[in-house]
Amino acid sequence: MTLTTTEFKTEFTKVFEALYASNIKDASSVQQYNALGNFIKVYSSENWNQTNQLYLDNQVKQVYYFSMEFLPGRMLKSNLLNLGILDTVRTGIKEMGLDFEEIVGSEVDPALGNGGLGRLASCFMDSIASLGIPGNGNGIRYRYGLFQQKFVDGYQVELPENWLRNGNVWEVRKENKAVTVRFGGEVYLKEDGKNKLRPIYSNTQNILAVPYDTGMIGYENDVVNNLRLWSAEIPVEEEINYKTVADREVVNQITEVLYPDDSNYEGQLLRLRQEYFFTSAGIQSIVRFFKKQQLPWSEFSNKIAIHVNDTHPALCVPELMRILLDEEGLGWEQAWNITKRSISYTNHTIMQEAMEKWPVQMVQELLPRIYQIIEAINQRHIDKKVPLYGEELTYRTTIISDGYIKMANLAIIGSHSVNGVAQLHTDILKEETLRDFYEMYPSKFNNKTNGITQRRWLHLANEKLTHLIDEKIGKEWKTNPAELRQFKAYSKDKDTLSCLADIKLENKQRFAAYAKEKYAIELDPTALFDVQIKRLHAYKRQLLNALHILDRYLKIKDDPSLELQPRVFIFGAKAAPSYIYAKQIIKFINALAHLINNDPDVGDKMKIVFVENYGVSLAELIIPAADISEQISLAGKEASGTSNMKLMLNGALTLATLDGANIEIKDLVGEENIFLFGLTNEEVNQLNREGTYSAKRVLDENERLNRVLECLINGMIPDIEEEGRVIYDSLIRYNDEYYVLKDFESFVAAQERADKLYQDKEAWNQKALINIASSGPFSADFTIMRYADEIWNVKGKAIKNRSFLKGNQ
Ligand code: GP0
Repeated sequence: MTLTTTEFKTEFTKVFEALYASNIKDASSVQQYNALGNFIKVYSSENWNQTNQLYLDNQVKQVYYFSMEFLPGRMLKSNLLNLGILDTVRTGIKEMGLDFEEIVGSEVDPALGNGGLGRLASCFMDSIASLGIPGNGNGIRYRYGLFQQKFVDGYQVELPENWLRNGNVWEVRKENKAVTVRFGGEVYLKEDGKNKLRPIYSNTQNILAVPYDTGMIGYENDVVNNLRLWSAEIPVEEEINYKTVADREVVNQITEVLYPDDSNYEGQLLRLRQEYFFTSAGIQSIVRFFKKQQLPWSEFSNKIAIHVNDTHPALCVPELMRILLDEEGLGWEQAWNITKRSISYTNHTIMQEAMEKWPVQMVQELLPRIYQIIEAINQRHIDKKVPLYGEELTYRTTIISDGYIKMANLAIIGSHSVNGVAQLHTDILKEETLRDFYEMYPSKFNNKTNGITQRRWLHLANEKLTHLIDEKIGKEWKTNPAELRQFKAYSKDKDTLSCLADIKLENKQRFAAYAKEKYAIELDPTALFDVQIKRLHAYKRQLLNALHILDRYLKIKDDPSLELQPRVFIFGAKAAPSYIYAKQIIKFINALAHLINNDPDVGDKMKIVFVENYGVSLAELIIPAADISEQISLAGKEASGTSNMKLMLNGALTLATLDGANIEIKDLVGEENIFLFGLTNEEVNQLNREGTYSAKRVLDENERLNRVLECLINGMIPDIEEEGRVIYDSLIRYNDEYYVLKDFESFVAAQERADKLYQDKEAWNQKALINIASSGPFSADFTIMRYADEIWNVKGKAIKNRSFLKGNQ
């Protein structure tokens, strides 16, 4: 299919007129965007339909990626890119006298995820489609996304995110595919006359799950896969039972809002309802699809792979068991084999507070039949493993203990594969966090280092850099990102290096223009842009970054004539609304920014921009403008990180601890092309074991650090009396859980090395180029190939370069 500009203009005009019956020039940009979205939907509908048909006709194995969160970002441009009509459409729009970028900007960025985990799911959807792998997403259609963040006097304020206000062009409501999800009531098992026990339910609450489907368009390959998000509704025939507003609320609430907790577990009944709601709906629709093909049950796991993204969808295990046992009449052993062979699980964190567990009583009341099944799974596990591993080990691995149901244990026992998201993370899972399970099931464990889609994070976010790379090494890298390594050949080419520098400067100017318009802050685009963008969490140590800034500030105050490498410090971070300490750090950084940005002694030597409402679209603006990528979590705590990969791909140099995928970045670029600092994981473990760490002592031995910390409590920074004290106490009184003070010295030294290198523009640009050229292995295309090959056992029509499957993991 090729599309000419003229054809586009004609078709687009038709679509617009059919929608709005008016002149396109008078329309608002939202209306223009809506029409363009509709045009794309029509344009790609044949492929969507055909992809479905092809999968059905050939009875291919399909993946279902279950995730509580998807963070797709704006879809207009990425759909145009993947359809191969971005330039045609852009030209056409321009010829019609419309503003393409304004149209693009009027799309809301759906915030249906918290951060890394949700964005990873969306990068994966892009790669799955682009590799031609038969794959589907399964999640929740939240009416309200993650809260919008505003700063009022430097404090985070949360506003509702009504992303559906203007409708959503991409989705298709499929009420014909709705299913019923049952909650509560009582259940007992009854002999069905054929020697089988069947459950009899009474007093249940039945809720209708209605799917909204969105096409996931593959890159120039005619594939359109499906992302299915479920919405909760009252079944029409039960309307009569919902008499009060409060009654109806209970139902609507299920898919009303995304939980704003990131790696922070909140024990809420509603959360459990959400989890069961979308897993049950998803599993029901999978089984329905499977039955349509009239294959024997023994074929189920040859045709279906169910992936559980973190433990949020772990109820897939008992739900699939329930359907196979109760509705399809299979025996336990057969059902259990099918379940285990179909399901696989990714762990995303070792933070204890993020390990989901549900009170037994809650599950019993909300999901009585599911509880019975979990109990049976647990009992069989015990009966089988005690003779093999003894009581002690076995009882440490049970699903039910101390009155709780442990979701990770359920996911591990009920699946055939457990993976971590970077090598170090997987090693920690095997050796520490999940050691008992690793002893029981060594072959289940494997690593799948995260990845990112180069289409959104380079091609779309940094078009100029894309053109430069195309010009130098051709376009092969777009379908085989390993080819990016060819770019290394230009690391000594003066002309290429200066183009690279020009592009970076332009991207920085673009961000500076944003900062000026939005915050009235004047930035010097030739300054070094230092970027830390991720959720606000103590373990990610935004505080360490801020203390370094404070240290620099003191130096300037001591000697205003001091020559310092000018820097712009950029932060983007939301804090979970209930995470008070994280919010106090935000206030602290904002207060510091206010002080420094307005101090005439400082001038252009330093500016701080804390962007509000950080999300995918802002990431696309910030990442191409970054010189330094701050990846400074305490070693062992950040499972992988993914902003580290995006920043590297855009030519930022990483300043990092040896944590998560930073280690793999170091291995790829070499130690001379990254700034490393801080404790290693082993050193952290040793300090923890010894238990002799004293933050106070570090402070006493370091005059400079002492001065910095005093500023938290001596009134120098206005308006942080309370926050300053809390932060000070967290470091000194509560002995600095994340070793911020311990790593301070070495962090500052790394920053000084960075400053020094930045003086030598050519050397810096060379390293930036090497970073770009080394980032190919972090393409989600490769990550997904490995999932496809080693976990899901599915084939894609465009899996090239098989050497990458096993390589460097
Ligand atoms: C991990 F447990 N992550 C969680 C969670 O609840 N939310 C979340 O976003 C993140 C990790 O922190 C990560 O290291 C990782 O790369 C990402 O999941 C995807 O695996 C942050 O980037």
